[in-house]
Amino acid sequence: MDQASQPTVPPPAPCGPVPSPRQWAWHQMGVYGFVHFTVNTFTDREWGFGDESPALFDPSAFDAGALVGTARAAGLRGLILTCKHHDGFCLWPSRYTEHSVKHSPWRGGRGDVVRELSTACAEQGLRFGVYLSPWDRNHADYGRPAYLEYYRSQLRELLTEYGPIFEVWFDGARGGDGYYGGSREARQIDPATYYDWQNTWAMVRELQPEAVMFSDIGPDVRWCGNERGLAGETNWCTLNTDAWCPGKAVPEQLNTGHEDGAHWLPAEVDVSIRPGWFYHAAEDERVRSVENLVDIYYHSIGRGANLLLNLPPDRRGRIHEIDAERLDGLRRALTATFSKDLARGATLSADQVRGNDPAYAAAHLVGGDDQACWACDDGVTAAAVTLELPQARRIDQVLLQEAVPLGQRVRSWSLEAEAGGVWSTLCMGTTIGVRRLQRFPAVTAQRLRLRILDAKAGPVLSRLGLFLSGG
Ligand code: FUL
Repeated sequence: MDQASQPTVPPPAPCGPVPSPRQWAWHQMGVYGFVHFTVNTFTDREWGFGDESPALFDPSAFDAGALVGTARAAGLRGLILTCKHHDGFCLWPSRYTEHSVKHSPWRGGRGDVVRELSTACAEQGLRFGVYLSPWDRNHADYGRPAYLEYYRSQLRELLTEYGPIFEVWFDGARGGDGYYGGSREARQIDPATYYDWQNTWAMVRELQPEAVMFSDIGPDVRWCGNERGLAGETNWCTLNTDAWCPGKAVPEQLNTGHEDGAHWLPAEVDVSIRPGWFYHAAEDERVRSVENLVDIYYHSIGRGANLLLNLPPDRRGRIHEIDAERLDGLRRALTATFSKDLARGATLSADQVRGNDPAYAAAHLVGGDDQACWACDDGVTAAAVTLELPQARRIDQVLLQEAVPLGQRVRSWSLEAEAGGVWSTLCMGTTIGVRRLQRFPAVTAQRLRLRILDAKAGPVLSRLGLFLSGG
């Protein structure tokens, strides 16, 4: 901060819940990948029954370095691996079961997918996360207290032997029929009591204090309520969870969050690049198009959520060429659009600046300093910023960011452009939060106005960007 921006007026007090440091670090991750890989890849199923032979797992050309390289080139910041899916087969040689890679022909029974992938991530600067399915259709004790001990022992292995973990992914699927050590029956559990999540969560905090934990309701990251790539058009990072537990929450409410939520619990959008979560050759023609992936980006990242994009390895253990090509197309499209912020160089003025202190001036919205903000006086719930671009520019989307370390505040906003003395609306939106990207029909404009129409407390924004699809 230069001299002029040292505040003389104190910054606003936080409004409602705010992100913890580990959540704030997670928000910076943006897009990362899901890797669904197990015996299902070889049986062509989505949910294994639990009686699959470990001999089935035999990728012909698994190369963790190549897989991570593809993800990295696409701009993904991390990978989360299904270390154990519902079928119970373990991709690492767990001490606590024989149902693992140690009885697979792959690498002569000495392979460890978790080791290879976590190492490749570390080498190439990606963060690594684990998915350990609570539902285990293989284990004889599933449904009984003894299974919890097994589950936690496995989690301990994953959290202590594979380096830093950025996210632990707790799935909400909960019981049903399965192999269960040979009894082949249906076992139901009560999701509110069986898993004793509080103690498992405490264990994760102790072993990997920087990791965030995902489940339908957190404790750090919530589900967005669907697997179609859609965060809520209105998306509050705050949520009330009192009546819920993992596996039992209302998807529509998870999608939008709760404006008056008592916890900071931002949404993660998990979606597959293919119809299924696992690789099926029959779906090679149904890999999402670049256009569809770009839409998903706007409907997840663009609505302030993080995007967890599933890239299932095929039977070689590779990301299929079609998937890799689509990923590359996504990266190109995003780079073309976002490499040039057309709001840079604009002159900004606001009808409201906190205490008239230049430390909170609207110019900070385009200044390139993440720490600096445009802030309003306490109690102000509507305000406007006018931008004068150095020359008329063609634009078709806006990026807005609230300074969420001070809480999420904005309820609604609009963007307008002036032509011949007349202001017209380009787009309107509800929440902003961590990030809002809104597309609109392309216009050429030099004077624009952002109006904050309603907010829970004085608006505090850190960024306003303008872009044109394709650059
Ligand atoms: C779901 C699971 O049942 C799917 O198989 C997949 O792993 C998805 C990410 O979560 O609940």
